[in-house]
Amino acid sequence: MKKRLLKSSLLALTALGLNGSVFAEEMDKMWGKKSQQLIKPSHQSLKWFTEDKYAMFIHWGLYSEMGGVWQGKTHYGIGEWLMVMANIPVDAYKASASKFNPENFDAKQLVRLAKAAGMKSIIITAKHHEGFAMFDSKASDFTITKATPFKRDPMKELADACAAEGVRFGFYYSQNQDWTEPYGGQYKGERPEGYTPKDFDVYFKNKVVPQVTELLTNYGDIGIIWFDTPGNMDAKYSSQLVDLVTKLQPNCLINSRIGGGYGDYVSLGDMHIPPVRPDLGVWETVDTTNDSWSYAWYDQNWKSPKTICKRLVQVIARGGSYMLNVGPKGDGSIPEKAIETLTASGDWIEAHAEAVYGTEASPFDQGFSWGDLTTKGNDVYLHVFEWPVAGTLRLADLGANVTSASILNDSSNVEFSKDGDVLEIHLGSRVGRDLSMIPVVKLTLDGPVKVTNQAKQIDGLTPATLLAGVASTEGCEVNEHRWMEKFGEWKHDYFVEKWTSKDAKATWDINVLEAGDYLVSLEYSCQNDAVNSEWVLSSGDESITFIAYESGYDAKKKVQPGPPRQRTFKVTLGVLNIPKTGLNQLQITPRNIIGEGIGIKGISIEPYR
Ligand code: H79
Repeated sequence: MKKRLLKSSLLALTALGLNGSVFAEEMDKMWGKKSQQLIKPSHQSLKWFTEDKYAMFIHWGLYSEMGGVWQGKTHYGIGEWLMVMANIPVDAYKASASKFNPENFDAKQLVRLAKAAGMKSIIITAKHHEGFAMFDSKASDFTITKATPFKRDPMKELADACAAEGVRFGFYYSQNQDWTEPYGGQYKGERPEGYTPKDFDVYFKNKVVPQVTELLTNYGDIGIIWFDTPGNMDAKYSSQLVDLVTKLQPNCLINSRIGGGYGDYVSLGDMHIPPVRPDLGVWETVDTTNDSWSYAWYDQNWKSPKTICKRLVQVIARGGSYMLNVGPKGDGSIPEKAIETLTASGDWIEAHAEAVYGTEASPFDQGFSWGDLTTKGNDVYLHVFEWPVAGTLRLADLGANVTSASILNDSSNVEFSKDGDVLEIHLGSRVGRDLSMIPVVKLTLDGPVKVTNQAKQIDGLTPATLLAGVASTEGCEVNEHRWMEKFGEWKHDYFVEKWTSKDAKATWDINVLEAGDYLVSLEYSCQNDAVNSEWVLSSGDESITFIAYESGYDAKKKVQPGPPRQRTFKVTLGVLNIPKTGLNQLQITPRNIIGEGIGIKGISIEPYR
């Protein structure tokens, strides 16, 4: 199947603190997404980066002490954006440093937690958009050593603890936005008289260059310097930073959010786990243990240990690396739930290390409803998130023969059989008992795995979802939508939308392992103006006709914060008979054109019994 390039839509987004409206395109610029195509992975340190897979991200700064509250009022959002969300004056924000005294900060404990979690490196905010240096900097007075009663340099303590424990260490550094620096990007005070945008140069020379120099000189070996939100920063600054980093620490990696098309690897949009393997060379997903990056008192949406492991596997199965964030509190301690979930997920990783570290991506561009794959040499690891109730797992077209199958870290063999190209793995009565939260089946093949058929497998046992992102389209488009669900946490989905004529169609290739009846459901968004539009879903000679109802999504309605939430509606359409096994197609076409039609997120096909 021809893989589609996933492009961004021009969804309007209302940006708090960004003076009115910016667009999703602006978000791309902010996160440096437009630069991704230019990256050629050649840096020698990408070897460890691609083998390690898993890193700890830490957001910690003055905002951690505030925890989402300013002057008694809670402002819901990503905590490190409190200054913007609560509209805190620069002087008041700077003065808050006198209350920052993180006496419970324990670098060793943090490093041990990262290790227990199975993370191989730590990347911490040395300076976030607030402009406050969490390290001893001579280039500014707004630092943890000069402006707080704490006086210690926690970055030094962490660097030393990492070195002692064999954990790689790196810094997050906000190179463009600096809300408290008069010539910095997005300064929140009144610019000095005579200011012109060119004065960014002053900020860059007097703060960014000296501070990045300090970070890459005084803290030992730095594995990664992680830049963020290049926005409209001139590419010449990105280029200068590359030269500086290369000169000071040639082994240090730089992420793509340095801007200007530079960087050694790609950071996807915040919290984005791509459903389809992206064609971006070396890349990572950054994510967080709850919803906010920095500590916020109200944020209790902790990912469970299983969810953490599942997200890690979904990222590495698509060929990426995963960096998961924790937000320590203002007193330096780590929220109890983060410790619990990271430790429990770390136990799973330790027990399944062979299927995680140093693995290759799944040979399939997408995951399966039951789980996902990683590989190493002639071994294939099936990470089973949900074991099929029937006790049997079906998988086709691995391109080589299975010589043995076992449960990883349990050393018990698993029965398997083969019917043509279809492999069946039988777990029988052990399903749901005696097994780890994500059992991993290790298959050893008689040769390297080689998947040539990327069509979605319809296995007759488990539901399969046909995603918008892999549809072939004519007269309609596949677009990415991004929005924030509650506060701060970005959601990403792809939709087939903007239908232009009755001849338009979206087509999915399916590989049917068992012929028969399937129950088809559709998940879609439908604005008011497309209500009652008529549609046909078909495969071969069989078809189902349906009409669309509104899904509650209204793109014209502004919501705060961020772009409009993309509401969807899931409906069961009916029973579709698929009479022959092997390669088939499934298609959706409009019967009439009302508005721009519906936005199709996915089609679910499950065995009908
Ligand atoms: O460091 C974390 C975020 O603070 C940073 N990137 C991750 C790793 C980041 N910078 N900018 N953004 C993320 C996107 C900003 C989104 C915003 Fe909003 C939407 C800013 C204004 C509207 C959310 C809502 C934050 C403030 C209001």
